[in-house]
Amino acid sequence: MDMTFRWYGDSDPVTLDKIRQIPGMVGIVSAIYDVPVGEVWTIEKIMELKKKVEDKGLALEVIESVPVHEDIKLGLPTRARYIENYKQTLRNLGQAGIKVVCYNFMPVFDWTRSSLDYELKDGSNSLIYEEETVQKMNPLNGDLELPGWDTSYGKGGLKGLLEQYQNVTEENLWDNLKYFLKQIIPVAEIADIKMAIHPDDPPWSIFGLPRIITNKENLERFINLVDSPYNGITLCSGSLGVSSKNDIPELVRYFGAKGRIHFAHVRNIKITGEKSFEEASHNSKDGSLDMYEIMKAYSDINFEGPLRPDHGRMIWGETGRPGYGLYDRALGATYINGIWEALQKK
Ligand code: DNO
Ligand code: MN
Repeated sequence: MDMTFRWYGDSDPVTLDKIRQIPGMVGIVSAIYDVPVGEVWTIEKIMELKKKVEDKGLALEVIESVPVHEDIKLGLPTRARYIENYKQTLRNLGQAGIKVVCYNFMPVFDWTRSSLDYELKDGSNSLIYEEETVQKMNPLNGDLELPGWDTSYGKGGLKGLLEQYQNVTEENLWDNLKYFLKQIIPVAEIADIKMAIHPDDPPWSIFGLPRIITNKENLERFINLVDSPYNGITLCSGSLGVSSKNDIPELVRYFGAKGRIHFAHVRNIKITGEKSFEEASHNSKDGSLDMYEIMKAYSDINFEGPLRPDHGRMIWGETGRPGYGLYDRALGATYINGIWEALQKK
């Protein structure tokens, strides 16, 4: 396992200088943020990012994410150009030596929460999701925008975009995903890049939009859309784990045995009701997931890929990008490293 950390580039207050001081940190997960969605990432830009990371003694291990343009998810004729661009971006990333690319196939909205700064009992602030509140939210009001999103559409046009999805069923989304994979996986194979889809977060439909990467059955269907070792998943414990039907250690073992877990997101959540949850510290006792059992499963499958702590709470007065501060994620990394060391010595 390679411990990695997400970095949002030069504008991120959590700098590479800070990240490199986290014990056991070896890799960076990042992306290029100043290229419009759907356009090609040039080799120059990729090499520039890689150099910045390597100059600090870290490795650029994962690209998270190369966003998938909405026209691809919608299956519009204009997808052809965006798919060609995606392929070229993959070729360029491969040339730069990148081995893993994370992406998601969630229509319009990336991970979604009802509050970004809910105060937990210990005075820390966390991201929470309450189904009732989300149902009352109007996405068109602009009260739905998370600073940690991998946005897949340009500015404006949200209303039109939501309208375009009105007749898109789950089956349509499956078809559009299959069409996309059939084109990009052969390119990923040649470029030697493992593609790792991030599950939908939360793993159920929101605002009437279809969501399909939600459970074991659908993950199984996903990996069989194109049966290649390059067509794999980012196993995110916090995204899948908010549904008590998803047994995370079991998923790790099952998809790990098939060699399809290319990237691991490890974080804890506390289920607070039917379709409601709080993001907890990584510590097992603070949430609903057993971190020891999750890490044991990774150890048992001899997981050698990149892994990162996922979201953290805001603690010790830190402000900034909700979910992506320094302190709580660094504590998460250290905690996971501790469990891992103990497991390796057994
Ligand atoms: C959610 C997080 C997200 C994730 C994107 C991937 O669990 O890991 O920020 O990075 O949804 O596209
Ligand atoms: Mn995640």
